[in-house]
Amino acid sequence: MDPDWLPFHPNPAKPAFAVPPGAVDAHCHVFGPAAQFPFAPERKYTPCDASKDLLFALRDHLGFARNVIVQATCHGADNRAMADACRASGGRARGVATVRRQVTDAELQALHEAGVRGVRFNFLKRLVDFTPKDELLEIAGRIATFGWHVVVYFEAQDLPELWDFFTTLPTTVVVDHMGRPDVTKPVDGPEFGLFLRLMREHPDVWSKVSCPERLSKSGPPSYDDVVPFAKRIVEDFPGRVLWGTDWPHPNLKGHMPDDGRLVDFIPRIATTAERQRKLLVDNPMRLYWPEEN
Ligand code: 0GY
Repeated sequence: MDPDWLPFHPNPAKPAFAVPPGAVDAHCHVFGPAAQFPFAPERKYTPCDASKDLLFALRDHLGFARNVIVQATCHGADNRAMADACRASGGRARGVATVRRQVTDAELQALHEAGVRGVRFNFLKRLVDFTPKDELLEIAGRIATFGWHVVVYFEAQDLPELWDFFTTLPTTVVVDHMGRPDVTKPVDGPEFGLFLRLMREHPDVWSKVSCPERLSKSGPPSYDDVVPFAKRIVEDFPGRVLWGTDWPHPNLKGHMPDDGRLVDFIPRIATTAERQRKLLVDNPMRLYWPEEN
């Protein structure tokens, strides 16, 4: 086996938790197949193939209605696999792309027509090479005219340095995986407090309460140490949270989660039917399918 990747779970459980009708898995990926959509030469890891057909089968198995497919770094700024999946979904998938400064308006328009509604800026040094902030701001200004938003991925210790950049962006800003808190630190401590302050003071900032399997130190199957962090965000900002499986869990070391059990994490962090409906249906629909609202 290629030592670079763990394969995704071959037969995830049927979740005990029934997601509400119309639920959106708002953070997942497609990879390749590499023979059709090669991985980017500048990638920092090589995943396994994870096709759109398998993603759509998982969507149905878990009870979701729609997907938001996020461009991952292993495909660089070549959005073909993601856009192909969006186009093939019959309107049931939207996309988040990665673009460079050189992207043309015609290319942005084609991505929009495929279903793209956002771009992702990734600040994890282990995943990407550095891009100057003026280039990112220029991209943000251009995609804002399409009505898109910016998805950001960073680690908690980098938030102080990134704060001014995030709060300058002219769009809604969606934070991946709660800004990757160190869950061994207190939920009421200064580090997570800074992230809560970002959301409190900036109503355009949203958060995905996803990826307990990446953040947990206590580990599977229950990821108990992540619950207080995600639950706090859902309770404080019920109208600005999203949830996703992160299938096929790229670049994950150690263990591969059972996606059915990940769905069972949801009622532990969104503890009422109303919070669950906002998290899984109302919020993602407002951001990705506003024309249906
Ligand atoms: C995720 C998490 C990771 C990878 C990527 O774009 C990516 O390659 O996002 C990670 O390694 O933490 O959201 O899929």
